[in-house]
Amino acid sequence: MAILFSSTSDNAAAWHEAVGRQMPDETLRVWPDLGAPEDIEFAIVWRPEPGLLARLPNLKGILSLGAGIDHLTGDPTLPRHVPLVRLIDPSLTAQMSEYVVLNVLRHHRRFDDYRRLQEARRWAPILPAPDTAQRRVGVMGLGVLGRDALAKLKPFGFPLRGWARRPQEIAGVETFHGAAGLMPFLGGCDILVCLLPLTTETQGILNARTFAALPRGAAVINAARGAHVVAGDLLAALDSGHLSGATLDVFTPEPLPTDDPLWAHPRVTVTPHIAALTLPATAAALMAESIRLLRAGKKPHGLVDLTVGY
Ligand code: NDP
Ligand code: OXD
Repeated sequence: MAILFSSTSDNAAAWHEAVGRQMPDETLRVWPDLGAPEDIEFAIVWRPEPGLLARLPNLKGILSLGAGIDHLTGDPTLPRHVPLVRLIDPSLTAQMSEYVVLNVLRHHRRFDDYRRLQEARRWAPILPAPDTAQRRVGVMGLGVLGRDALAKLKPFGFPLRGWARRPQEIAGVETFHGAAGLMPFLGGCDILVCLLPLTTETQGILNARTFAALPRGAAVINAARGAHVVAGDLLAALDSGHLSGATLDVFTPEPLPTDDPLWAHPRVTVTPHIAALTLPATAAALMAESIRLLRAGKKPHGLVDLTVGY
């Protein structure tokens, strides 16, 4: 039996080495070198070719190379009876929180405005001095990533709030949930961070209506999925001055086409889906453990409930 590795962005050689170290007795096949489809017992994947997983009759587990699984659930042929495990890796979580803290502070300290002042060679402190106690930060999605980001923002003294699907309690964070809680939540977000999974319910959730619900001058950070944002609505909210800035790590499509207006917008920061990158060394060890548990008929950490969609 063998493990299949198929990714559109992860380094196959690095994964070959990491799997060899963590699972020395396993045979790794790197797509498109599939071999006999019936040999494949587990698949380690990121955006596999649609239909590929359905062709593997003896598949016992699908291991996502990322925390998100929307790159799999979009394939109507996904074998939904096969256990699907998403990546919950402390190194991924730590990177995401770094990205969130960095960009919350950048918006809070108005570094985009200071960049423009520098370009104009203007020495012009922006007053009044920034006060974290007056800057409310809200996180959409209170899962593994949202909770860690909030915990790491806490020492700075920002009033914190969060929104999830179900009621959540987090010390020091005002929480909201469900459709009824969305508008009250947004009304108190001077900086909004999106860390939601992409589902039919969350697609396009950052749109004209939700931007209008944010206080004037709010900034938006989206490190979740591009399809959460209606890009035209974002550009309109920035151009009208309702939003002061946006930091975007994810796009539809990726890579962001070179002629997309987001690239050149003076109030938008673009990063190429790097908020949290999967590291072969840590992720392969976690996947080895998931494979061991699946073979033993046990539930691995990160087993996805496909009926919920994330
Ligand atoms: P989790 O599954 O741990 O958390 C998801 C959170 O979103 C939960 O709090 C859940 O609510 C909430 N949620 C889901 N659906 C809704 C809804 N309809 N309304 C309100 N809240 C909702 O996910 P992670 O924190 O691990 O990851 C989040 C996402 O981040 C991933 O799906 C991925 O898309 C993205 N990501 C991006 C990366 C990047 O590099 N840019 C890297 C890694 C992840 P509840 O608690 O009630 O269930
Ligand atoms: C992920 C990602 O889902 O990198 O982990 O986007």
